[in-house]
Amino acid sequence: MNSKQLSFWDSPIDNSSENSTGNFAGDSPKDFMGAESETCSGSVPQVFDLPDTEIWFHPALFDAAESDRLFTTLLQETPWKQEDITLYGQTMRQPRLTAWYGEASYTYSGLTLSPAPWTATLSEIKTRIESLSHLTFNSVLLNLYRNGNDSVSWHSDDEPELGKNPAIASVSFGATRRFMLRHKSDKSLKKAIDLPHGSFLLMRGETQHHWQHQIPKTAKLVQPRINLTYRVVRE
Ligand SMILES: O=C(O)CCC(=O)C(=O)O
Repeated sequence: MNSKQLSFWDSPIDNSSENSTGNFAGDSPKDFMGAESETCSGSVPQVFDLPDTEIWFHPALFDAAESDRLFTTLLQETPWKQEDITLYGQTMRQPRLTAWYGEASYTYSGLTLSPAPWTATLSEIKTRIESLSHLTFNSVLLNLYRNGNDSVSWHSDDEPELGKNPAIASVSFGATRRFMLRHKSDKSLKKAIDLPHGSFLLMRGETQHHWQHQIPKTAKLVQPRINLTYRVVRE
């Protein structure tokens, strides 16, 4: 643990789970399943000591009542859309619904999103994570995973307008879904983190340069989940 981590959280960090489940053999989603995944409970922030990353995780930044309120409000007030994206020359519907808010446009996978103005709900969450992280964000991407068939495939948040070493601040409400990470060059380095209702995950430093992440589909019956990734987009 170093002083930077302590000042980031303004509270003690539990890094007892460091390296406990960090690296897995194999490549398929099932290698991330079951006992191998990181299950984090309680309200103690954690630091994951993975190579080439700076990742902080708070399993319960928002309490149950706040999380229920924010989930319901976001579900109802967001103009959710299923956009088309182009990957490897093929255009397809995104397997989830999205919305984009803030102060700048954002382009990924052939899709350009124009920002809607901040809402009170999104500003409330933004203020909370900014005061915790001592960072500021100017945009947020909202994802709605309607059921286990919705997903986001392997990618890095490394578009040029995010700049070098972007900070990506991710807040989740609703059903717990599994967030998987894999190293781009050392295929033996993988990690799975279950992201519960009210949790907060921050990736920064060289994480996007060296790692990819995904939310895979699941055959389990899962309720909807909303994820918000706050970012800084430079125009
Ligand atoms: O839903 C999540 O936790 C991840 C979302 C994500 O990877 C993204 O918006 O780039």
